[in-house]
Amino acid sequence: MYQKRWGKIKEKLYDEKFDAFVVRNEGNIRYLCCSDVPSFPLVSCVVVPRKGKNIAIASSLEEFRAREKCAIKNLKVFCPYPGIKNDGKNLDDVLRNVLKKINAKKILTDTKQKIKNAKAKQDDFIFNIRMKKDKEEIKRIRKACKIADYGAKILWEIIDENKTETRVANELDHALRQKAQCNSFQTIIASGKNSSYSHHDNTNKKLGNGMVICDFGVYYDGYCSDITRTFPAGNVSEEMIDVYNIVLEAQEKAIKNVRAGKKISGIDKLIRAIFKEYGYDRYFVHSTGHGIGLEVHEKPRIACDYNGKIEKGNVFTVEPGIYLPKKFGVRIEDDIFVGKTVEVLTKAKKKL
Ligand SMILES: [Mn+2]
Repeated sequence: MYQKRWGKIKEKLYDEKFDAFVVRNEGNIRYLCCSDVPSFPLVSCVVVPRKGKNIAIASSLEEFRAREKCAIKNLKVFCPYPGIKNDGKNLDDVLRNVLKKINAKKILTDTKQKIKNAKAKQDDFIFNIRMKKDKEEIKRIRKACKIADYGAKILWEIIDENKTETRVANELDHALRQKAQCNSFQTIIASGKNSSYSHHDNTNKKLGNGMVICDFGVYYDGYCSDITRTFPAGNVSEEMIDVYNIVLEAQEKAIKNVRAGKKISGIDKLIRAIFKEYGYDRYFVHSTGHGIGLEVHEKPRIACDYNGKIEKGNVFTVEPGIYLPKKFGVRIEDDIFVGKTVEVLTKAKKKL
């Protein structure tokens, strides 16, 4: 799995005559040597030279875990503490020595950074190749989505207007964590007026009557899911049901329109056009979605100002929402895989 990824990078270095790729972004590091560990990456930096073995640089904190689990076996360690064998006191020292040893002068980096005695150029190459998922990645994302579906099913059972947001979040997380490595982000349970915010920190307020936006996801073998369902609690108004059905209509029409080769921005534009018909376009205040994979937010961004086409191998969310200030909100989110056909990976029910 990793060999292929390293090969792509080395090929680019050859083609564009660079000496090495210095990788510092956590998602990119995991992509190259430790995809299955979501919480704490094993190493702080990876150096892929044009020729020769890759080098990983870890803190002494992770040394022995990295020696066991990192796919790159050539490991350098930094440590400021006395009595611990190291290759330098800090990451910058070790990186400088590594680059000197392989005589790297022209370097590509995934994050903007200055490197002493070398010319460094930022390049999104690794972020970009991560957009095209391979079979193993799809298998893991599929599993993460299945656990998210299980969470949505549990919510139908545990949502109760007399429970607090934090209690519902805890009950949901308890169920999810039996099956997953961890949450892919902090579970959002936004009830009553709180549902009119597109982001929310859970409170000790009871759900009461109205719509409850539940946004959550998990990591499974290092890969994410991200799902949102909006549930009715207690009594809900006709307006709430109307808005719910508009969001659902837009979301499903947008998903039906996803096809490899089409513009990504078209997905976002279609949803805005539908909301406009109903007079709600002012209240869709975020983009339509984002790629998922090793990280819960990665490329591509599903937005009207994004340049790029839908490609086979893409996995991203489609999550339109309508947020009526001081009243309520509705968001519905699914995870989509563009394979031979377009597949909705999250299958939890959406009909109220
Ligand atoms: Mn999302």
